[in-house]
Amino acid sequence: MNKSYYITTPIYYPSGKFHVGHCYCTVVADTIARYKRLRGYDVFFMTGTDEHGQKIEKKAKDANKTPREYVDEIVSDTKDLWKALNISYDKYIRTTDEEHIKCVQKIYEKLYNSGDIYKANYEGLYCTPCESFWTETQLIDGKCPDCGREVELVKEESYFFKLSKYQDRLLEFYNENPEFLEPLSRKNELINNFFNKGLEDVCVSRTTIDWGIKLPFDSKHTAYVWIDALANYITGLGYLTDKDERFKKFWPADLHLVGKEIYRFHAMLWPALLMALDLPLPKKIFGHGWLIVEGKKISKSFGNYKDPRIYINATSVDTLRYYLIHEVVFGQDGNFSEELFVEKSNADLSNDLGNLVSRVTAMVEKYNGGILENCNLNEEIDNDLINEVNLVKSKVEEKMDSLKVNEALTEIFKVIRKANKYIDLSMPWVLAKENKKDRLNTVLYNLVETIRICAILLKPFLVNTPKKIFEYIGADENITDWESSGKFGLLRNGTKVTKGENLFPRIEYKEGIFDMQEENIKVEEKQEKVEQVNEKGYITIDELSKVELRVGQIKEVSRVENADKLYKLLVDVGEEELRTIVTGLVPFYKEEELLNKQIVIVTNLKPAKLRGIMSNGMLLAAGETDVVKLLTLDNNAGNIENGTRIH
Ligand code: ME8
Repeated sequence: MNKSYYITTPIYYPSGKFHVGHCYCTVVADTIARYKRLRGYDVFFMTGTDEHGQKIEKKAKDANKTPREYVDEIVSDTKDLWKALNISYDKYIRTTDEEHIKCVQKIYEKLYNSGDIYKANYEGLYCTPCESFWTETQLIDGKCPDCGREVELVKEESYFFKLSKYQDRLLEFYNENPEFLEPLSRKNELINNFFNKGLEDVCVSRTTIDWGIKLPFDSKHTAYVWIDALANYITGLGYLTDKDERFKKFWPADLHLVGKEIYRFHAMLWPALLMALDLPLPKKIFGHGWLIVEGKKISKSFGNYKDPRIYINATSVDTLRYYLIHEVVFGQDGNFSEELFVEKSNADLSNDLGNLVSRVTAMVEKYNGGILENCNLNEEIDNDLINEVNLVKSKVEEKMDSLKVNEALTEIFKVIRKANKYIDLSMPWVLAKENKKDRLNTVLYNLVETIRICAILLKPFLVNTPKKIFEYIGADENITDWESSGKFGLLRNGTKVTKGENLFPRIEYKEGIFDMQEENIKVEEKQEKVEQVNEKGYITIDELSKVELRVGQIKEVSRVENADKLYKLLVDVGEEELRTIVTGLVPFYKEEELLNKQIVIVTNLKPAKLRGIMSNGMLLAAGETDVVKLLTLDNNAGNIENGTRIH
């Protein structure tokens, strides 16, 4: 049986449009998930949205919407953004999901019954944007130590979780499991800032906030958003339900990936809650850094960002993924600048990778009619390249296994650069001129093999590029799986190579190059379908609304010549002219049975020619072979006009 691997991103607040900072964590998690799948793990990758609490309640009110309406819109847009980035999540959890709500209530009940939650009066300070409680001494200059904004005094009856009770057990766990908290610097900071002063119990309910999960033992109270949110990691697996196969299979999580400002919730509160629930702790919590623009964290509240789809549409999904993974040292802060984004795209993707692929495929086409032919006339420079290519798989694995995600990508690009250098040293154009055909073919073979291996290793990072490369170099799936990247020489003699388009056209940087309208920013048609998104095949309301369904009435029926099963119908869908629709209903309906029926028509389906007749629309029917029944309107409820839209 495959080993399992459970990885999560934080669940994001849908309190505004998402930015490249959110993309960063999600793309890195996606890269790790893809890598693990390629290594044969059975992966469960979960992301989602954290939809309750004061912040969302306020935002919705300001927007004159109900909280539900407000979050639904943002969630739909967020899913579109993840689609644009080809995020291969297995589940998208929303804390407003019924199953999540029920499970959080059960968790509270359990903690209350075991005495880990008790009632008291809370008087203290609260930062709404961070949804965090603070004590006077924790403030910096009287403001929230995390975001620097004003805090408010909160005085209310609350339930508390006995975090203090778990202080020693937590420290013991940290000591016994040195890999639990990473990077080490954040762990040390946490111990200094919180443990040395002694942990205090945490307020876990509010009475002044309506938009939240009601506590089962006291419905005046709603759950504190952080408990509600952290619980997603287990509620999303079916914990405490009778459908808990995933929980059994995937818990404890292998990796919770979180930003540095929410590290403490994950490193202290979450493990203490799990201890109180008597559950095993996750294997690793990794706190990554922030994306910074002009010295400031990119953030919804500063508004210092553009919609990430602007960058994708102007370049490609792989260009943005490359930048995010490569330019940020995993664990540290990294800069996001449009100029650097263009510079990296030109230098690394166009010049190094794109050029290598287009030069090599063009040379195979030009010098050997597009046919690969290894003549095994290797020299020292060839062995030098091949040795490095032979090592790159294990280097990438070592980096990925120790979560040095950016360094893994660097290893692949080192080989790409080496291959470019090898072209300069071996000078295929001189070999061609001197008619050294066998030596020339050997060089070209070595280059194409290097490209194949690099493209396999790029699969976790870049989502479209490897597939394109495999097409150009004629590498089929037998030699493009992960294991094949460890074997030089798998491409057969006689393989057809085709000169490919430049994978990453150069971009000219100018001020304002990405200042485009944010309307119509949704995923472009050209974007490939997200692979492996396995959310029971759900579609969004936006996707559904693309299908135009209308009431149509059949006005004329005739048989299509020389076609046993086809009728040609003329249907009134409320337009000036009747629509022609060709349909295979002959075995199921007589002509007179169809006449005048009001039925359901898909009116915006692209017209298609059937037996020479242009069919413009499709009617809806149930059944496929033995019995087929048309979807008709219930006329008992009164008449409805032809052309009426069906929702
Ligand atoms: O904290 N660079 O949600 P959130 C990198 N709902 N990462 C960034 C970033 C930036 N500029 N800005 C934000 C929450 N992030 C909670 C989480 S989990 C049980 C609940 C990251 O939308 C940030 O570090 O405010 C955090 O990890 C994530 O986005 C969600 O932030």
